[in-house]
Amino acid sequence: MSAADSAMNTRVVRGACPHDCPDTCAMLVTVESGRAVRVAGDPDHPVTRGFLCTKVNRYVERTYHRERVLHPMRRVGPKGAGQFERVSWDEALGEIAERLNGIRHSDDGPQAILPYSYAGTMGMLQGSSIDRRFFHLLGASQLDRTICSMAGTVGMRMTVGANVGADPEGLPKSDLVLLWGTNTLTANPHLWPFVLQARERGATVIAIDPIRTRTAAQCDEWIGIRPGTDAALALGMMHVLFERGLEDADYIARHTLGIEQLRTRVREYPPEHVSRITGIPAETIVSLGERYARARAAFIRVNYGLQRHGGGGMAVRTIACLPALTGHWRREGGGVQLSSSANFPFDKRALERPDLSPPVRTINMIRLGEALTTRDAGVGGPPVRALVVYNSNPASVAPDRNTVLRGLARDDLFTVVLEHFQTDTADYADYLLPATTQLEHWDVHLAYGHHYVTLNQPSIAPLGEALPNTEIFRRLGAAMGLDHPALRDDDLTLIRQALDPTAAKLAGVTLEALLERGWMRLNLPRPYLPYAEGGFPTPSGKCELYSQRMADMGLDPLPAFTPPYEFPESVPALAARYPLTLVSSPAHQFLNSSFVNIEPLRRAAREPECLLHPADAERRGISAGARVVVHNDRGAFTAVARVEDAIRPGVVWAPSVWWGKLTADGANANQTTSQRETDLGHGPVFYDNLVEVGLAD
Ligand SMILES: Nc1nc2c(c(=O)[nH]1)N[C@H]1C(S)=C(S)[C@@H](COP(=O)(O)OP(=O)(O)OC[C@H]3O[C@@H](n4cnc5c(=O)[nH]c(N)nc54)[C@H](O)[C@@H]3O)O[C@H]1N2
Ligand SMILES: Nc1nc2c(c(=O)[nH]1)N[C@H]1C(S)=C(S)[C@@H](COP(=O)(O)OP(=O)(O)OC[C@H]3O[C@@H](n4cnc5c(=O)[nH]c(N)nc54)[C@H](O)[C@@H]3O)O[C@H]1N2
Ligand code: SF4
Ligand SMILES: [Mo]
Repeated sequence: MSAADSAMNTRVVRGACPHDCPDTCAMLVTVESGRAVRVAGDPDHPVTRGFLCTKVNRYVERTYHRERVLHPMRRVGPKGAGQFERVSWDEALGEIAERLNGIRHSDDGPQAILPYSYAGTMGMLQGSSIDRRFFHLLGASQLDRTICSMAGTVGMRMTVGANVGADPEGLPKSDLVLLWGTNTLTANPHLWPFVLQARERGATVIAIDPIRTRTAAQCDEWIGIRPGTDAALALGMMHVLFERGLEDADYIARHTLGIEQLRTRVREYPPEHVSRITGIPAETIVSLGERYARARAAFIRVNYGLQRHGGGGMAVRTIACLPALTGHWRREGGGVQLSSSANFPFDKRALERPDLSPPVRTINMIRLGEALTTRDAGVGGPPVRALVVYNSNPASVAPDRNTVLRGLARDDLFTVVLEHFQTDTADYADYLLPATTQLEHWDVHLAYGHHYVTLNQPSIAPLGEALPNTEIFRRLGAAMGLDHPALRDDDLTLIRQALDPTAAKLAGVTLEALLERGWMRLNLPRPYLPYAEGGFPTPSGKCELYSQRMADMGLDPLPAFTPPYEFPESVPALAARYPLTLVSSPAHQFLNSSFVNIEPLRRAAREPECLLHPADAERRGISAGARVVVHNDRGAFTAVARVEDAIRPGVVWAPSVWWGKLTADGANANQTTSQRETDLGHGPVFYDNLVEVGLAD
């Protein structure tokens, strides 16, 4: 440390990026005289490699933002107007406790209270610990947290037994990389250096995406598939490899179940037929199938984009069959990766204490609109009379936004929001409570794109009167008279509880070791080849090409193309009115709806945009820069047209997720999305969405 540094009292604190992103970067926070001045990626971390993304580079600015909520606030204006007065913590907690206890002891009972949270922070403590214990002790309704990944997660489970796949650190050894339904440079940027390493060694990199994203533009090839048709493409690839006898007969015989049934099924998917479904030329399907089969170790990075369709679970399940047919699981750099999170044996039962809850109903978070606007919350039982929101901004991100806002606007709904900022959701709060950011609290993190545990140490004191989520729920529990020892564990105790000492993969990963090193790899062999010798954690122990569990659920037990709900061929009358499929995947500058209020990032995103293919634009008399309305029977939002051939005809792209209140018309893409659920996992169908685009008046 230089003399100048010590005069400024400079120190560097190790942290973790808290955001919902596969990369979970190891952050180094520089603090001068108690104030954070810089965040940087840890250069020693094998995945972070010394850089953070364009968004989180602004984390200091976000933390000290003049609009941070720093004190408890009580609503003074009409619902949704966002007018508040400052109150003390004692007043806020006392009144919230009284209202919630009133509902709890009413005829409707505690199930009329609904928690609503997602991954605003992915930390084990601030994301899912004391909060869950609090709601369990209360006997509140439970929330099914499906909004992102459940279709694909269940799809992976059906085929390989768990959402466990290839190690991204093996990717450089791959000779064919398929970036399938993922915008890597935006959504998973720390995978990109591994992709480049593979390419330097001669690998071909192919993006399969309806949009020529910034990632697809950097790949060797872009395959512009029709949305929601990926299972058909995978079946077409299987057709090619079976027809040419390119399968790994030994791996199939030893480690798979149902090959003969699959062969029969695959005969229904010759390349010409698959071409009609997917909109991909038959030659491309043949060439992709051949290259996949002939590759030594093909790495498929399938991500969550392609499972946001009615058949999303089946799509992931089908793709997950591929590496077993070719034996790519045997080799480093081969296989499929959707997520790595299931490898982290954190003790969630100890953290969340589900044993404290009586039997209660469960409400699917993607059906919030329905839950708030029906007498029985859409599932039976009492109406939802109180909503407690934290780590989420449903008024922006939940589907069918018009219905969600109608629900939030109910005068008889009591809403509490724990937040950093006055989001779209916070505008509807009766009480808005100030939460700490990652620089101000403790946490411990898993990752869903690599295998390192990361500790987050607070680097600065909480700003204003902000408190960690854990502490807010401890105090609220006490105010409500929930006197239980599970609500008294402090944050360091919670970290120790999360790090299950009996879990082999966590051996040696203790709080003390993490305090010293910041992050540690799980105890996994190197190279980590989960299914090289089979050992699939399915009921049969095999890779289940045929799934009895799916048959038991009344679903097709074999891989199949399951059309999206709003597939033009299946719904011709609807498609006549709404012929375009809207994909509203993440904008590069935002993280879901986080960072939309950070001015330099919002300026870089410009304003809500809608990308159209020139043929679609011309047919509608739309030129670049025109203001357009994107609409269907569920709702409408306006955007500025971009016209480029970087998208397949019939598809439009609205980079998301904007805060309604920061757009010209108060609307965003979720005005048009539906509350329907995927085939597996009850997930959302954000990109299974027919719309029309017209000039705004
Ligand atoms: N900058 C940034 N990074 C993020 C996020 C963010 O909002 N911003 N969000 C984070 C979160 S929560 C998640 S879940 C991940 C999501 O990141 P990804 O898993 O990469 O998923 P999406 O960004 O939803 O979609 C990725 C791509 O899928 C394409 N796609 C849509 N439908 C289909 C289809 O049917 N088939 C195929 N093949 N492709 C399709 C879209 O055009 C898009 O380019 O990213 C995380 N990282
Ligand atoms: N149209 C469309 N809609 C989508 C998507 C899409 O691609 N298109 N993506 C979907 C996906 S994949 C996801 S995962 C969801 C994500 O939806 P959400 O999980 O709701 O994510 P964010 O919009 O980032 O909102 C998180 C909020 O948590 C707050 N927060 C962060 N840390 C803390 C904390 O420590 N304490 C408290 N109390 N609050 C905190 C942030 O300030 C932020 O406002 O959105 C979904 N919605
Ligand atoms: S890339 Fe992902 S994990 Fe890394 S800093 Fe950005 S949001 Fe956080
Ligand atoms: Mo997500």
